[in-house]
Amino acid sequence: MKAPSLAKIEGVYSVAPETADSWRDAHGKAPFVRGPYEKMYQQKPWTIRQYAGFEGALETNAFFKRALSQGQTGLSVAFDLPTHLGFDSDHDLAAADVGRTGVAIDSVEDMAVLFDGIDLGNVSVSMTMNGAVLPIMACFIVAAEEQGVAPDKLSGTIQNDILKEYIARNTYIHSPDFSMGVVSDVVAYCSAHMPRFNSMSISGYHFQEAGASPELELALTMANARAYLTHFQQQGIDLEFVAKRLSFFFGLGMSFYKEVAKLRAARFLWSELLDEFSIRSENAKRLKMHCQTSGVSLTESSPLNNIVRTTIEAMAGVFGGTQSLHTNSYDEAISLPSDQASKVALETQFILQHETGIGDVVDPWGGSYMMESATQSMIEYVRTMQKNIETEGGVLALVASGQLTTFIHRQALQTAMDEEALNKKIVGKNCYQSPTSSPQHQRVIASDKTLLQQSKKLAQLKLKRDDGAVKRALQALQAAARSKQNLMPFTIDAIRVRATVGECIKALTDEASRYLKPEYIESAPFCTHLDADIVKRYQTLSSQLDRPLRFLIAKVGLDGHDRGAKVIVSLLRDLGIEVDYLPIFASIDDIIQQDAMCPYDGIGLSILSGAHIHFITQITQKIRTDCPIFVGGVIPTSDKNTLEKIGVEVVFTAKHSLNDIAISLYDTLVVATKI
Ligand code: 2CP
Repeated sequence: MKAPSLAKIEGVYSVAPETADSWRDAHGKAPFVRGPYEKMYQQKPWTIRQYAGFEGALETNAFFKRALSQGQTGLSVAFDLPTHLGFDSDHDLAAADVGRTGVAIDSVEDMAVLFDGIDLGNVSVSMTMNGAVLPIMACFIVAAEEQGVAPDKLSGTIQNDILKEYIARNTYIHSPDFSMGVVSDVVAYCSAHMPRFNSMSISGYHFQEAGASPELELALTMANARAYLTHFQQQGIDLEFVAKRLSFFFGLGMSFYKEVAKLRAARFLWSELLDEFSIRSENAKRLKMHCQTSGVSLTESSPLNNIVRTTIEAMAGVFGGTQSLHTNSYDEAISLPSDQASKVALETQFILQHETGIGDVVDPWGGSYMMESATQSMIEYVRTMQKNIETEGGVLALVASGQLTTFIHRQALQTAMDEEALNKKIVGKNCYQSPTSSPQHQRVIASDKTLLQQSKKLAQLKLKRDDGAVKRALQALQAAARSKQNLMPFTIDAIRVRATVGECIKALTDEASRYLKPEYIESAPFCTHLDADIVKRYQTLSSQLDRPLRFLIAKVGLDGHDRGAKVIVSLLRDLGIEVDYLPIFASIDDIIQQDAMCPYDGIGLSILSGAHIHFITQITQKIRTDCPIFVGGVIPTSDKNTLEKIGVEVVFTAKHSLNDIAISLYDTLVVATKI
């Protein structure tokens, strides 16, 4: 399948703006290009909703309370990877990742601590949860109930967008088929019992982070939205009612005009889509969105420059009319946000809201020929992509075959090549470089301590609870899955009697097993962008060995961010190296076994979760001593030396160009192969 190109002549969008007059339309009226509300921020500023979570519920609760007292207006929970994948903290596969990239929630007891002292009837809570959405929603509902807040009083959003997990984010548990049933169970339950709660956040953010352009991000998001509506309709769900509580989530990258146009076009397309489904409610047609500034646009070098990037991206979100906004912290290319960087990110939004007057004008770009034309170009791109997707069998077929993932991967490869060839300039990364100045404070996650605490709490929970009641509730949940009933009430019953998140998911995976999606990695002509000399040296090394070089690339642990790993696979293949790529969620033992079958010339591990020391310690203890190990990912400078002492040959981070990587690998391989 081919992507259409966004019509553009010398930087000016060339599609005649059919909607050129749309700037005369009233704000807050269908098709909502100019904003979902008449007075927009004049009536209510956007919600400042910073995504956060780390270590245990107690630590995150303290962070939330601080943020609220500082003026943040909504909460957004980041869960750790074991919780996303439905493993309790004491599960073998969870050990490295507990509390690292989010808070560890094993049961309703943790959820109660997470919101202790926070009135759930008053503060709206967003939860980024997809794979383990059933037990996490159930924990939230039961914790609120025990706080005295009934479900109908709860406001907030559950992400509950599984399609983009298969396409880009990778925290899915079951097959797409089973998971679509879970999505609609949550949507149906929320619409019946939680009228103030947004039952989905249909997300494009992760597509852009994985490599998609803003227009591809929008096209895939709208294609998924259509697939969900079709699915709900087939399930007999009343679209007129549920569509009011389907919200959206977009990324904000550095293509300023395109980002503003994307958000305007999104509202038009949603309104048009609901017309197609004969939905009459104006409120449902009003697309409401959360936006987050881009993580991949942040550089490791000169990190304070990231404050500028984030501010510009946030402004695109505000000009585009977002309802809710997260601004990234300047140190996120290096580590999880420190307190200092989180504070700057939060205060960036305060400055925008209180000092600039940026929200005083509704849709300030409306009527600009360029912006109306760009908006129309986006709309046409999405319509053409939708036709192409349908011709190829529709979203569900393309998700199952992995083709949409490949589509994004191709754009990621092109971006990597453009940066290497300086067609795309990134200050401090491929031009205007200066010596890296690390941020002074980096957040250190006490993962081992959190693991111990969580394991202790789980043991105590299991001692206190009524095991018989838990067993019966889990059996009922499993039976409901077998008989295809709505699983939400059964999960709530199980969580109420203190079944754990992991136990609920285990009951379900016994019925609908864990799933691993197919992976395809495209080739790309990287060598044309590298120094000719280095390409030649690889060829010579291979001829001297009289065999191709062999490499293994793997992601270890539960981290599914695979954009970088896949770019490296394509790069090495283009250099003539035979590369095996292990499916995501590999364990160190999987890698050792793979190497034992036919030893590699080098092994590269990609780790973005912060668990690098844990995994590298394990692999260097178990692997043969003459195997060079390379690591890539989000690695704080202070950990680089530790990793090298443990035995890693080279640590690669976002600051390395592909040419740097090719040269460093070559130098190590020459020594390792004893040529
Ligand atoms: C708002 N309201 C207004 C106006 N503005 N009424 C009249 N005029 C206005 N100008 C009303 C709304 O209709 C609503 O009323 C209420 O005020 C709250 O406003 P809202 O716009 O709904 O704001 P919100 O409560 O903050 O909700 C925003 C979203 C919601 C976008 C609808 O879905 C949301 O907060 N999403 C956040 C998702 C998120 O945080 N995701 C985390 C991503 P009613 O209540 O009567 O309707 S991080 C993920 C990471 C990166 C990951 O995924 O890995």
